[in-house]
Amino acid sequence: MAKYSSGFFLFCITLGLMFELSQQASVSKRDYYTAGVVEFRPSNLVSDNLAAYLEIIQSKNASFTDIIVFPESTLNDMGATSFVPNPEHLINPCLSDPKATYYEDFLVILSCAARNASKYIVINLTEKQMCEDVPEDSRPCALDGFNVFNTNVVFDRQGVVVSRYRKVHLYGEPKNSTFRPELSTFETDFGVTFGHFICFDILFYTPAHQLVDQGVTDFVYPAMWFSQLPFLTAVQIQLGWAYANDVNLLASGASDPAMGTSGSGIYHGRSGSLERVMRQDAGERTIYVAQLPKYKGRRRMKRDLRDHQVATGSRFNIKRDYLENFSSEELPVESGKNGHLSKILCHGDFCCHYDLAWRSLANPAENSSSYSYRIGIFEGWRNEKRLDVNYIRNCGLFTCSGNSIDDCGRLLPDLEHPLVTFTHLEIRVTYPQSREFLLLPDTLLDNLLPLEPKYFEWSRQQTSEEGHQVRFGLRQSQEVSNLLTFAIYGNYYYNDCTFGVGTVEEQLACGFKHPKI
Ligand SMILES: *[C@@H]1O[C@H](CO)[C@@H](O)[C@H](O)[C@H]1NC(C)=O
Ligand SMILES: *[C@H]1O[C@H](CO)[C@@H](O)[C@H](O)[C@H]1NC(C)=O
Repeated sequence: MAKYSSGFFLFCITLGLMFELSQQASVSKRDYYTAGVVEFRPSNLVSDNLAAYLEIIQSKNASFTDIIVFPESTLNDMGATSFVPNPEHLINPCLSDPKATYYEDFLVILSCAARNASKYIVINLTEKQMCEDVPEDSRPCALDGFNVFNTNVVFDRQGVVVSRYRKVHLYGEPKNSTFRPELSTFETDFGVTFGHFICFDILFYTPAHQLVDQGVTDFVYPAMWFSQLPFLTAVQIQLGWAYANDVNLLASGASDPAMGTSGSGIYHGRSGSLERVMRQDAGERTIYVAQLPKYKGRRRMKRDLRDHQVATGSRFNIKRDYLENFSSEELPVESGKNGHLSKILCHGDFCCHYDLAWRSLANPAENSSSYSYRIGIFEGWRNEKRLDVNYIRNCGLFTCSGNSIDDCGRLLPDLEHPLVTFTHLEIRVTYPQSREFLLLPDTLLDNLLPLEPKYFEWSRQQTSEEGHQVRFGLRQSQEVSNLLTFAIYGNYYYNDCTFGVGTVEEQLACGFKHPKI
């Protein structure tokens, strides 16, 4: 404060306060808010990342945003962990610690940046906390006496830390988990309450889906997502999650395709994306901005969708989901011939009905390779090593670069000439009832972006106490070529409360009426 005369300081605050009050009144009445998500290529230098963050916050494109979300893991590293204030204490690092003696520099600077720009800002950082601050946690503490967390921090328009969320489902990162999962939400002056979660959390019930069940309709989601074919690339899963839950999702992704990560978007539930980007080049540092309708009246909005991608040869270092345990069958696609297939495939007791038709496209040039297709089905645990896993019931169509299942879920090196266009795609499944599960439409085109909802039809009906009928199809008179995936992703989280699993007693404990009693 020594920098300014006290008179000058008072003047700024008073003027600032009047401006804030009038702004608050107007934004909370609007039926939309303006959000920015940042697709961000990180460097190893905190100072470089921080300078780029500030440039984005002050940029013209950001000027109308109420809230900006930065991605996971793109600011500091293990060397620059910071304390983070407890949101209950409403601490403003910009005002309370201007010399950054307690909080790290970058936390103070970003608090001031939020204040100067008068925006909500969400960042992800590596947080440290003294183990002794959580006396009830009896797990062994690291030798230096600290826990480190992967944490989202939210600054309000004044720079106050109003929310903090510590990632629950770590993705093999050398971080700690909290003693108990901490669910976290924050209210804004524009009348929207946000929940947050991070990256891998999207595949689990706590906290992401649990917050939906508690009525939260808007989410901030910083990520450094490592995409996997055919079901789990970044924008594909973001759109599917926002659609299935019918919520607003602000997803901000780290941008380093050669490392296997990219993918940001702004999604409005059943309307699909308002903005989405999946880089396949060297990555970028760009803010994407959209106006989101508030969920109060559950209005739908007309969309003007822009795609941001680079369509010449992919530099994406994409991972592959295991597919070997799927039951599958190759589509009988013959060059120059139209075809169709109606088929029921089962894996154990779990069955899916496929109805497909395709039209042959002009013969590709010689030497050019093309994808073949398989339909497949799987029920069981995902087998990611040393990670939290979930139970899935998936069925769908996906691409292969050869005749064996081992060839599926891989990107061909260059954009390929498609052999066929699909004129009919339909999957019908009866899914078992469960206490906690999510069924989502899961699609991908060869530009690594999903089909938007205007191209598909999705219906889900509970047909009995034990079952849900799902029908997922291409909309009438739509055709799609360049398709990589068309599937239903059935995420049963922990599966122990799924109908038909476990003993009668366990079923009753899960709240199911058992038909045999
Ligand atoms: C936190 O992580 C460190 C390093 O992996 C570990 O030694 C320590 O036991 C963890 N602390 C808790 C409370 O789990
Ligand atoms: C955010 O999360 C990642 C994920 O572990 C972590 O490594 C990173 O250091 C965190 N913070 C920042 C600012 O990058």
